[in-house]
Amino acid sequence: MNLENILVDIEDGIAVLTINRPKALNAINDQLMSEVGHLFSEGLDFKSLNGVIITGAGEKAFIAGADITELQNLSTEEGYKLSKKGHDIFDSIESCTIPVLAAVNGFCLGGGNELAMSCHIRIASKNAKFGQPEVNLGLIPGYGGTQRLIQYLGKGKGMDLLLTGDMINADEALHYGLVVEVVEQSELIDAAKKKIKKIAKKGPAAIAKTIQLVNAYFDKSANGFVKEAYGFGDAIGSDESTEGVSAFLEKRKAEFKK
Ligand code: CO8
Repeated sequence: MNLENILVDIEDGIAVLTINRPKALNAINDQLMSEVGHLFSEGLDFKSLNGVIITGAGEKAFIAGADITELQNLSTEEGYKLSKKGHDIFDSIESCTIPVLAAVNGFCLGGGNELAMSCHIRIASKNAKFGQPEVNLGLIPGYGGTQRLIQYLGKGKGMDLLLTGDMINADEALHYGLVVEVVEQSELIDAAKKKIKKIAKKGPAAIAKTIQLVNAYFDKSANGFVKEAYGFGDAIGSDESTEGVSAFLEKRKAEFKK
């Protein structure tokens, strides 16, 4: 697959994937999502790698969410399918048999935070900001945010962020356990590489099994991800999200009706 939106740099057994749409703050469009899916299915040779780092191009954003320009005029059915596609691809990151680290270098919002949360470990630069601002658009998270944010933050703070759309900074993210380390931006990739090199000294089968078993803890039969995908379809097909998304694109405040 021809990668238009992701730079891949492999050195010393570590693949650094740079999400590269800086003019849109690295927002995830459908093509970019497919490219992530390709890399975590057949595009990377995990047997020859010790780990993967995902980061964003530039100094301002990791990923500022799904590309809002693609969220206009979607039907309920299209919204469900896009959400489900994202769930499957982010699940493939979460179940990767080698460590996948998010090196969060700025805004980490909406779909960007959902991608970061599907990685095994997150390290942030000091300017990083995390949030799920979908409600500002009359939307809900569609790439696992309603499920994974609660896993990391607990119901109390997770619900607060999901309902207010507020952002937390890197130190708060460290406090809540969303990230494990906060460093200067210039040191971010080195810090992520250092972590992968440390893990690479352990038994690879033990690492793969540990990832599988930690994920198993959250594998519930009442599947909130399925409910989220249907809920996202309902939200995107509604007048509320038509108003919310249009308001963002027209750079005005949304006027939601009761
Ligand atoms: N999508 C598209 N373009 C974006 C996005 C985005 N998510 N975020 C920023 N941009 C663009 C801006 O429109 C702007 O473009 P232009 O220069 O052409 O006007 C450029 O990037 C720079 O952004 P700003 O000028 O807004 O930069 P600021 O520093 O003023 O603000 C913010 C930075 C606070 C990050 C602001 O850009 C912002 O609020 N962005 C939107 C954040 C957001 O709402 N993200 C959630 C999106 S919805 C989502 O992720 C749902 C996921 C599930 C989807 C499931 C199915 C598809």
